[in-house]
Amino acid sequence: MASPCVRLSVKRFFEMSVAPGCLNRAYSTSQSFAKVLRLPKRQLTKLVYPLQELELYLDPDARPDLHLRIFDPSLEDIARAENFFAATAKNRIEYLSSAVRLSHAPDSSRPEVCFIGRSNVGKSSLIKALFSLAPEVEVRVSKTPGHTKKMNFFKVGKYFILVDMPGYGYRAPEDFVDMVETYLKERRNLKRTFLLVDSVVGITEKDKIAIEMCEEFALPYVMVLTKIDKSSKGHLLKQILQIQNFVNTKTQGCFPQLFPVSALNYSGIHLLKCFIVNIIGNLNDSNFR
Ligand SMILES: Nc1nc2c(ncn2[C@@H]2O[C@H](COP(=O)(O)OP(=O)(O)OP(=O)(O)O)[C@@H](O)[C@H]2O)c(=O)[nH]1
Ligand SMILES: [Mg+2]
Repeated sequence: MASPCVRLSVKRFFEMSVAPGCLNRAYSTSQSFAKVLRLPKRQLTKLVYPLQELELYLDPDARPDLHLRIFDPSLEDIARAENFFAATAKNRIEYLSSAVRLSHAPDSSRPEVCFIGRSNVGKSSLIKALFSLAPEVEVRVSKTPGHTKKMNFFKVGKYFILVDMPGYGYRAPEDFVDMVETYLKERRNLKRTFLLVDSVVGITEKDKIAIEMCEEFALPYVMVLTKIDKSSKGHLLKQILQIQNFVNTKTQGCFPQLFPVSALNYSGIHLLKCFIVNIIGNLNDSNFR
């Protein structure tokens, strides 16, 4: 549970009034998001709301039944959430520590979110993309699978902690099961688990084991589809429909919306930041349909 103090400060952030049409003046929008807001509409939609852009390619008759989008924040809310991820003297974003077992994890009552998935699926790259406004934070990425060997904890201001996990599957660390299962089962301040699936490959047998584990531990989790820049629109849409169907029919604890992202061109990254901020604050229900 987020502490009442964290919830209040996040809530205040979201309640700052914004006059319609005055987005850039009402409060400080980060420079990079101000640039995003100046993009032509089509490009902006592709970058900020990738599912909405993909829906345009669907048969119009099929669209109303699909409910691909449940979390649907405004650009104002996304811009506000962006500020949580911008490093400033008052909002320090930094690497905290690494751990190979839960007892070595930082002792914190701050809410935490973690990122799990196959080795090489793009966990560290996603965190690096989330931290693009804190470039001094080093998040190591590698094309060699099995690169991240420990659980790496990063502090985001005074609000919450992000955890980069080692991957499962090829070249996973030997103590992976002890380390990750115990963390997921016992970490008391864990608010949400983000399970990353490669959008090019789809859900693999190894991913199904991870999904079963999340279900068994009754974890609230969210499926993020990575590397969407690598697929054609057709292939991506096909994968999204298949995975959405899997989520709808085979899972209980999975949030019923997928989050497609690219750490390469930042598509979907701003929306994911806003989702994380909403989870931490546990508020602003108006962003959910
Ligand atoms: N094209 C593209 N490549 C990506 C993207 N995300 C990650 N990659 C590449 O995928 C490879 C693996 O990325 P990592 O972020 O290190 O993957 P990981 O899941 O942390 O891997 P482990 O630490 O080994 O478990 C790297 O070569 C990245 O550059 C993406 O969105 N698009
Ligand atoms: Mg990694």
